[in-house]
Amino acid sequence: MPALPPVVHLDPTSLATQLADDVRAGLGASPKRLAPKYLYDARGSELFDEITRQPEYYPTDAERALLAAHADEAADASGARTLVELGSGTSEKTRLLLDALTRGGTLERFVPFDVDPAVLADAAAALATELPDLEVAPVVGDFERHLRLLPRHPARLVAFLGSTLGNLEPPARAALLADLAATTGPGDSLLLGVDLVKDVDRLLAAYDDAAGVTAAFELNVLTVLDRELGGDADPDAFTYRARWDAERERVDMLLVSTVDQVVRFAALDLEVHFAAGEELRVESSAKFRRPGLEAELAAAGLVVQRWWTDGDYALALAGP
Ligand code: AVJ
Repeated sequence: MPALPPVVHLDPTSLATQLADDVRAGLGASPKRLAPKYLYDARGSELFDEITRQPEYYPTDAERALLAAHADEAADASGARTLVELGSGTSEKTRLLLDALTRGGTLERFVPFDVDPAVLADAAAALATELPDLEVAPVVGDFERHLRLLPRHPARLVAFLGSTLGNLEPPARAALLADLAATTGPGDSLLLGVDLVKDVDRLLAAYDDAAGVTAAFELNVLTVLDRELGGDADPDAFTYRARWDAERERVDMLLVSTVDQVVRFAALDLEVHFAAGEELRVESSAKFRRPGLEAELAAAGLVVQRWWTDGDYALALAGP
């Protein structure tokens, strides 16, 4: 059957307003920071895809291998009739879960949930053609704001993969897990993919690959700001640096101003001063340990039922 028309919780004007507010607040703060969601324009999504193919970037392959090995167990344990995937993108990894749930004989419906309507429409149409018996019911939304609006079908498995959870600061993570718990009833479950704390050199290599793809990906956010806010930021006047924050156990991704400069955003009537060497943090990627993640989930009322790992990366199946 053809994919259902998307349920839309997010309109483009609200995203633009949010960007304006975030730039005022984040570039006005000290140290300067910006939320990572703005990295993913069309070019950013392309570059991210390229990152996942860099030899240093192990999480994508690690997660795919764990899913290939354990999707059947996850499907059996969940008995899911509806699979929801948050931040689904084009995700080919979803196929491993869909196939396992199809083999398990329980699956009726797939709900891909993403901020990008175009990516969502393509993915939904492709899946609806490949799996004609599946109801594909896409939802356009921001997982930081619209989780409580997810359709309430029985026996849902909500997948949140790619260690995207690690992109959120701890308070935002707690809020997201609470929203997830609120939408997770008895018979529902949650499948989380998380990257684990490991050797710092490997972590830094993964976030500063030799080919410079990660650097290009992070610097591209300046092009996004210039386009969306009439800015005159020059990407050549910044360099990229990845740094391990040992206390918070996260990789910080920083743009470093190479000169003393003023960047203007005409649409905001805003001037932002950067001292030479000043940093703008455009992304952080938190790394997890099992006890810490279990504690965060427990605080939201969720319990880890299964834990699959290769030592570098983990899949956690959790429920209320
Ligand atoms: C998509 C957030 C999981 O943190 O590993 C990869 C994003 N940024 N390289 C990550 C990312 C730079 C990625 N997540």
